[in-house]
Order: sequence, then structure tokens, then C-alpha cells
Amino acid sequence: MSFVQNLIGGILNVVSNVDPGQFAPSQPPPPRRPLLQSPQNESDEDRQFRKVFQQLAGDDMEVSPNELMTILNKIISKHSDLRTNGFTIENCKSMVAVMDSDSSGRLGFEEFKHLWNNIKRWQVIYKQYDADRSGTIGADELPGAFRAAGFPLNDQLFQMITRRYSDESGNMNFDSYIGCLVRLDAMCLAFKTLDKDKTGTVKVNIKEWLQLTMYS
Ligand SMILES: [Ca+2]
Ligand SMILES: [Ca+2]
Repeated sequence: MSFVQNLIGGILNVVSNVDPGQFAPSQPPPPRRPLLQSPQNESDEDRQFRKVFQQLAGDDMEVSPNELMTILNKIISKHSDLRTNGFTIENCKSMVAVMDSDSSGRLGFEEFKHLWNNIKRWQVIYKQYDADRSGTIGADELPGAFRAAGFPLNDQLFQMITRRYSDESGNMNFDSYIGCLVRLDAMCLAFKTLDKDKTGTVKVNIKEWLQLTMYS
């Protein structure tokens, strides 16, 4: 067998005993609506969030990868219990790409709110599952944390994720953890969207495959 066949065979073995029906990706953001036209029944919290968003996004009313990086790094500097080397521009570009449902290259209000709510929820889980209070998620803490986030993966997938997102000792920093979950959540959501008849398999053509894998 060639290297590529081996590689693909390996990936299929890892993925084949995972039931996508068990995954609980977050709900997709609702369709875009005019930003300044705030709905009548908007809650105080939503109104507050809209104001914050307007400040963060600047005149174009959209959050670019650079703006996202600034925001996230400002926030984590206030949380000493979250160990991180800081969010990199690559990480932020990737997060914007997978969350950018209208392909504008930046995050509009609903897209950003969706990401924001997920980060808030995942940050609580991170602290909760950092059992030894090291500020990182160790390989032994990872399965519990990801299950709590709605992703009961199998051991092989957890090993793959550790290899890709953790340091050499198997510890995952907060920035990698968020980057990984944003991607996992978006990919599971994309799968569910493509798997219209809920058979657990999807059929994609090369154009769809490349759109999904290259803009991420
Ligand atoms: Ca967008
Ligand atoms: Ca830990």
C-alpha cells in the first residue's frame, strides 16, 4: 500500500467508529439582519452586547481577524488562571474563516455573538475541567472537557487532537483549546448540514470539499 492509502486508511479507521449523532454542535447564527435596526423585544443584555460590538468592530461594523486577536488577548490578560501564549493571527484567521457564514471575510454581529457565546461557555468548562489547576488542559482532562462541550469523541480522536493542538507534554493552552473547539464545532455543524437525511454519511464533490477544508 502506498503512503497515501495508508494515511487515508488510518484516518478512516479512526473516524469510522464515531457516531455523529452524538455530537452537539452549537446552533448556527441566525441570518444576517441590519445591525442598527435593533428588534423591539431585545433584552437588556442583547442591547449591551450590541454596544460593545459596535465599539470593537469599528466603522465597518465587522470584526476582522486582527480585531478579534486584539479583543481576545485583552480579555485573557485579565484571567491569570487561563495559561496561554496569546492568540496568534493564524488562530484568529482560522476562527473567522470557519465562523464566516456569509463569506464577508470578517465577523458580522450575529456571527460574532455566536462565537462570543461559545467562548464564554467553553471558558467555564476549561476552568471546571482543569482539575490540577495548572491553567492548561492535560491529556487526561481533555476527554471530560470535550464531552462537557458536547463532543464525546473516542480515544483515537482525542489522541489526534492532543497531537495537533497540545504541547509536547500533552497540555493544551487556552488559545489552542478555543481554536480547536471553534473548528470542531463548525465542522460538526457543517457535517450535520450536509447530512440532510441523517444517515451519518455525506457526499461532497471536490468543489465543496475544498471550500470546506481550505477556508478554515
Ligand atoms: Ca461574515
Ligand atoms: Ca490541568
